[in-house]
Amino acid sequence: MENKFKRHLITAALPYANGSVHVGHLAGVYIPSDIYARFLRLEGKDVLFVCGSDEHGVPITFKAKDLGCTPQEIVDKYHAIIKDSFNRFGISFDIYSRTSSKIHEEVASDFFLKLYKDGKFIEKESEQYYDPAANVFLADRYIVGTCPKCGAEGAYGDQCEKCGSTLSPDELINPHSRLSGEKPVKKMTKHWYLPLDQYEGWLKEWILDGHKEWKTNVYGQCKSWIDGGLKPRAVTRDLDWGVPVPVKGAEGKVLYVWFDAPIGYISNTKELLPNDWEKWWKSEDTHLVHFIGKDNIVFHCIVFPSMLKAYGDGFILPENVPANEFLNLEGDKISTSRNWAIWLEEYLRDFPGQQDVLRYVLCANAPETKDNDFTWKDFQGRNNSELVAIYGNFVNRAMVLTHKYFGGKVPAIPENALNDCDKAMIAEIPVIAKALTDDLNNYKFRDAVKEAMNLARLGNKYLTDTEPWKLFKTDPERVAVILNLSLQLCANLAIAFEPFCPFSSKKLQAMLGLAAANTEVCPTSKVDGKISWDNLGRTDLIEAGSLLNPAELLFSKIEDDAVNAQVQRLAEIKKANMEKAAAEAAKLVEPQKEECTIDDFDKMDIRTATVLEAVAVPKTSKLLKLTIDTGIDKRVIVSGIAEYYKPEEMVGKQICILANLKPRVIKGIESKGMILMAKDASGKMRFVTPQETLANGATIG
Ligand code: B3M
Ligand code: ZN
Repeated sequence: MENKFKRHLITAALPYANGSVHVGHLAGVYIPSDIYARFLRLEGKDVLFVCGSDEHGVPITFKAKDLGCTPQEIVDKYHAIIKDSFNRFGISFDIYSRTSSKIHEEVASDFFLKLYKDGKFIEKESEQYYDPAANVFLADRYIVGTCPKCGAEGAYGDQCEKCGSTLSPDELINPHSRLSGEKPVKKMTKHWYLPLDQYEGWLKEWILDGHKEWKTNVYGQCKSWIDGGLKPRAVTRDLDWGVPVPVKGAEGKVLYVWFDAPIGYISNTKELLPNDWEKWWKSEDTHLVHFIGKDNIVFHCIVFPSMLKAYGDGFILPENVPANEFLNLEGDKISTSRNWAIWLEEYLRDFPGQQDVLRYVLCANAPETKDNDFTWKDFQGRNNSELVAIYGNFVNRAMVLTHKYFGGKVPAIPENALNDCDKAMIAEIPVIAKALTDDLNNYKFRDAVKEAMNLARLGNKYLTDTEPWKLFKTDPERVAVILNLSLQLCANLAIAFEPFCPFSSKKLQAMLGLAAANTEVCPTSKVDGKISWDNLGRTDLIEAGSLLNPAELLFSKIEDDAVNAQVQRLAEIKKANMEKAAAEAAKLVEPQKEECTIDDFDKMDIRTATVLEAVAVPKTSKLLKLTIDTGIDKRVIVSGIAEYYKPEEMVGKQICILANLKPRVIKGIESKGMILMAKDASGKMRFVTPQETLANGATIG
């Protein structure tokens, strides 16, 4: 790490306060950021680790509406749950505050006002969707309808959760308001836009030229956003929940949540250090790093830096934004709405005192460069075969044997008693320590935790090679050397694992007499003298003659039943989700019509046909005029499928028609026949076609 920086400001993405924190959030953002903060503190650096609840935004207002309470009640509840669970999990923020605080409202509105007064915004009137019944403008999320791409119901105005397509409300089929169910209408409204296009050149220089060292996924996303051409982005919304827009004529408008939330990093810093916050945010010798998930890259690399650039006044920019990819759970995407998640407070309930196990597993499996998967089997496997069998086992043997042979007193090493095996082991410690340090400095936490575990492997190998339990009777001095060095290695492990597994590191420090046992691991692991990073690699950390505290196991085996209970819980959730989906689908099935006879059916002449031409019928939104080849003749059919198919999509398709339907004149066009369409009760429609192409005119019976 370049030492031009005098202090380190670390931010972690502000979790939305409309739900708890799950393993995806932990693996993506909070464990890596905590590892990094702890590591820098151990290095004796001046660190500020900032986070808080993101309490605005449309999803929170929905949750409040669904639960019949206010948004403030929602965020109060979840802010407390999130803050408590982070603390119990050892995420060592220096402040965990929130964006519904008074100080945040002041900081965010002052920020907006300065950009407004400096003329950095574009003011624009535009048509927005409005709910005539609820009398409110509708954010895209407030509009739902049928997805035009996959036909799924409940697609939002900005995205279809089923197929992932990005949508606009104009594309939705049968759009309606989530508030009143009414069809939204367009209405003029004024908003303020940050002209990101004006910062394109500067962003190119700052990121694409200046930060080629950023992670590939981050750099690549920035490059595609910038190369794709940036557009002005609205920074205000017609909503009643958020930071009010502090200018005349903006009644009923609030700051867009992604404008206000990143300012939360600044307001939280100011809340913690009212007289001192500016040196963290406005000095070139502050090293700023944002920890986020990949869906937040554009806001932390493009939007927020442009806001800071526009504001000026010496605001610094991030040196790095090491965004992680996503974590899946048992092969499926984590989903809050489907409860397909492992919630932090539930983990803390089901695995009391085992925070480090989850921290370790989520770090070892972190989705650092690609999406990754969490399985309970792997969780059990890594605990039992790595934490227990390697790290815990080595420490336990060193401790128990010292108690057994030397009454718990650290034995001295006699003069010139080291042999080649001892020297080789000693020489390896700084090598591993360097690899570990480099990985941490480069945000490679998966590789880093492997190096920490390699230190424990080194210890196990040393004991296995030297077998002190066979020597004590004949050569106690040799055993003294082996156990003294093993205890020095334990002290190194207490340092090396502190960022990853702070709870067991604290326990180990206490066993070795390196630090008081009862000091809190959180909120901020202030570094005891002995446990500082520059001591890593040394083999004189434990004085000969000092007394060890009693040996305790650092980790315990996780049995099958504990894991099977979790797997069972997920199986029940999956079953409930499938039943819910089936029930929703079942709700939509039309009841069967009254019975008919085979004679009734025989009157219908149903044939295959191919569409030769297709055009929209002028002045209608639902009709297509199709020219088809029925194998009997070429004819025209007018069909109400324009909402489901574009004309060009129909040309060349083989369809099924009721050929002998009495001709009708529709919008002045004679229509001879009817296309057979499958339509479910949700309104989704698809034409019927044979499983493979047949000759036109084939009879269907
Ligand atoms: N509240 C979290 C998310 O998008 C979002 C982060 C804000 S950081 C300023 O999941
Ligand atoms: Zn879709």
